Amino acid sequence: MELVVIDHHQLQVDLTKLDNTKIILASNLEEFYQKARIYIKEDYDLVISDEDPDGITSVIIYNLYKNKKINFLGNRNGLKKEDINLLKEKGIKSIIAFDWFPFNYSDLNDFDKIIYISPRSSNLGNINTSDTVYQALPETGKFGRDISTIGTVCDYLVDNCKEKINSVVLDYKGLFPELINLAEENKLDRYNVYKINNANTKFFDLSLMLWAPFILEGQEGNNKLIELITQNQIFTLNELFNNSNNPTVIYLQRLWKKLENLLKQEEENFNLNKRVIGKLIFYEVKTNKPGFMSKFSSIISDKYPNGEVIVMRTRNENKGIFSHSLRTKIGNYNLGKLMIKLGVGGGHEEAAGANVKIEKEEWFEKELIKEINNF
Ligand SMILES: [Mn+2]
Repeated sequence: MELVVIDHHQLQVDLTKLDNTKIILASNLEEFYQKARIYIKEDYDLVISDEDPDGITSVIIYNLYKNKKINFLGNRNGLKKEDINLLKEKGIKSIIAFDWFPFNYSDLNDFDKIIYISPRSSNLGNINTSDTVYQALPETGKFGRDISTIGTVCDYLVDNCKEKINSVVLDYKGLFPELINLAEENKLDRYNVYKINNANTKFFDLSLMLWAPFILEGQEGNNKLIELITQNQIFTLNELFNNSNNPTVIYLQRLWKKLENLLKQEEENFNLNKRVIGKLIFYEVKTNKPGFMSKFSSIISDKYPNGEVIVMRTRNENKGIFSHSLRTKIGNYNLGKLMIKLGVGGGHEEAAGANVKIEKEEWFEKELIKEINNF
């Protein structure tokens, strides 16, 4: 079985040690997109992606280019030997994977051949996957550009795709009046695209729209979104904020409203039940849906820009753990490294995750209080 991966994550596996793997290198971005194009243009028996908006928007753009029903699988756990064998039995011989972080947890030796395509392998910067797919398939036009822009914004990688973001803002001046000057001065960044003068922009809403199918309906939600897009015509960003007959737009609007309400209720509950200990703000999330806590903790942390650390958790009774989402606006703490040091998780400077056994939760909180409040 052959696997082609279009990605931009920091890898936890050393690909040079795998003799079934070819790493695609390029000396500049233009060459990188050209090389990616050769592989993206091929036909594959199965398309997989992460369930987050960058993964899903990549599939949408790919799908638009292919213009036919594709076999799609959202996957957050990786493909183990058994999964690969099962797919083989179903006649799957080739897979293309977009923005697929679970690549790291897959049994890579069980593939006959892997082609790994990431701008980071050639030190070309952290370009999100839906941008690579769009740049490799310029035929997808303004729809491809608009959709990949949502993927870029959701991945907080605006600074690496400024030209594209500027052109979207200037094409939709009515949607983004507060961003026009910033676009003209090339000053948009990962923060001000979401929020300016203390008010959310339409990019905030667009990011919720693309998160909503997965958060509210799980894998089924993303399957439905991909299917609706295959069956129906393209749409503009304006349509997403107005009455439309397009079934994809109607679906996204309905779920967006639902997600907004859920976030509002959760925030009311947060304000009532949060525990503040020094710089730390602890909270147990009521809504137990995949992806919800991660999105909610990011939204809340935007409201605490002075070095506070948001620590949210949900209880997973089956596994006997609390899952945590940690967020801060000041990277100095390096939350990801701290989670690795405590042996409970990992992540980035400002956003990290951790799984802690329920009986060790008290210890975890004490360690956080010690590390963060004495920083
Ligand atoms: Mn991504």
